[in-house]
Amino acid sequence: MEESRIAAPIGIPLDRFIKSNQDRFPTATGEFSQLLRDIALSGKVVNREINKAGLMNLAGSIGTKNIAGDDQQKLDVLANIRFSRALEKGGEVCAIISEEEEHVIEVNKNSKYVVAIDPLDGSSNIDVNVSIGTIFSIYKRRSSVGAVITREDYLQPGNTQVLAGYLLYGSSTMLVITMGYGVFGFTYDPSLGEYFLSHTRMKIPVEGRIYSVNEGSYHSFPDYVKQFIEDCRNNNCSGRYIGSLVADFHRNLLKGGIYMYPSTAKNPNGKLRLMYECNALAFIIEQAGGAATDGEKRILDIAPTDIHQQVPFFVGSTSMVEKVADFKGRG
Ligand code: AHM
Ligand code: MG
Repeated sequence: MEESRIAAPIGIPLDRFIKSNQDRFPTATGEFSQLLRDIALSGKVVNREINKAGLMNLAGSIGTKNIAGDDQQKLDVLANIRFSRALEKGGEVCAIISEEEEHVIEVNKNSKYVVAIDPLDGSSNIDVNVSIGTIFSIYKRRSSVGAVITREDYLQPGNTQVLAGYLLYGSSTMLVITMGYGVFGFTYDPSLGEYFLSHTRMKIPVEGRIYSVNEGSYHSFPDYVKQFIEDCRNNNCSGRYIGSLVADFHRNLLKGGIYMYPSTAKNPNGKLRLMYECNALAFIIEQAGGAATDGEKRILDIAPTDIHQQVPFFVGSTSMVEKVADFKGRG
């Protein structure tokens, strides 16, 4: 279906957007719409908790680590509970995979959707009042409804996503989604408790002037990444790195630029997770006219082998992502 056939006037509430477009999506059903509503509602709850974190003793670590070895923050755990509970109770999901859970959560075998989620990304920024986010992907299961959940259901490549999105808890809270027909951004109005369409058919500039990378690890980057960074410096690009993927990604989406998390000595496969972070953002960026690779291969075509798999990640303006691959090819 054509992107232009989506009804998306600025100011329309999320619920109305979902309702008025439900019949236009070949994949959309009442269940699918309800699933998106459940995620949006959990986002409101998490948003409220983030805003109160400093007052309610919700900041800080709880002293445990997730499967990747990251310290779990109180809000990481809380956000994981909020989203998984809503998805479990909602009944539209047969399985959930979460960055904060070691194993697949099997939910309702009579449902047809699988959700992959990073409930709170950039959580090391919670205590310092810097923007953080939630990233999610929705897939259709491959096995029949009612059957036992299989690896093929939750280990799908990103190119089979039916919806991807993120919530950005920033100076305002936003929900940005794609269903494969363009990218739409909704801003949350806390006084009305509703998301309104504020950014319609979002497009990233093809030529970007911002590069976002943790330059503290420069010495352990592969040569092609160092060469690309040199090139950015020589061309007077701006270096901008918040250390919250969603926030860095969102800024670059609006302004044009590239976010990079290459392999490093500490993280030979990069740090970011294919299933919870990279696939969703890759789907969104491609829909916005940009690109996402692991340095050469398209992220969306990578066949996952493990739910917690990590991958080097280069995402943003097409010209910049292609230049990275070009330097790699020369190497
Ligand atoms: P998280 O999911 O545990 O929060 O880790 C992902 C975060 C990204 O938001 C951010 O871009 C990156 O880790 C920052 O890592 P580093 O501190 O190594 O630059
Ligand atoms: Mg994360």
